[in-house]
Amino acid sequence: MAFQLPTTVSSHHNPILQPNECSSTLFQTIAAPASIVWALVSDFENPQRYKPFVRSCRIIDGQANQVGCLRRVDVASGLPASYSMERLEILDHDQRIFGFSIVSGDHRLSNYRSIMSLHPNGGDETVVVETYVIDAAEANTKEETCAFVHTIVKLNLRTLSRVAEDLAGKAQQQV
Ligand code: A8S
Repeated sequence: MAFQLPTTVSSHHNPILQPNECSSTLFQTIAAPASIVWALVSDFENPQRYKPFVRSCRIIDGQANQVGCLRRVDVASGLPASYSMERLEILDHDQRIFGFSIVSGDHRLSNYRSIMSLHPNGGDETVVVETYVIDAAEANTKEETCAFVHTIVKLNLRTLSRVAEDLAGKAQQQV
């Protein structure tokens, strides 16, 4: 069955782009209830639960998991960067919408932001929609930057799916 994005979130996934920005929207279907997926996605303090490149994370400003708080994310060695500072922008528990932005770090990702929304799809299935936008100003690296980001986001969503499905399986065994 084709997934229809609810109109209540469509503006989040259709950003108005500047000429120097690139953006993409990814969809991931997960065989786990939205409550389980949301618990992972909304835990701003612990992205390592489903982001395979994240080594550790800590809140460095503001109150954990409150909009406006800042986290420092340290990533695995071998990547072109070692850390990233990220701000929690949107945390809507009712509509299950999560947004963050990258504010600094030793990487070349400039003005990165991402919004995820979760949609129960019947039968304990969840559709996750993630839209990112990034400033890829330097013409010669634009394609490369966008492809790099796309690969990471895709992998994060696949891992999210695996982790949530594992948790859902475990939750069922306990009943
Ligand atoms: C996310 C998305 C991205 C994270 C990138 C694009 C990053 O954490 C990694 C490598 C980098 O070079 C940049 O949702 C940065 O986390 C894995 C450290 C920001």
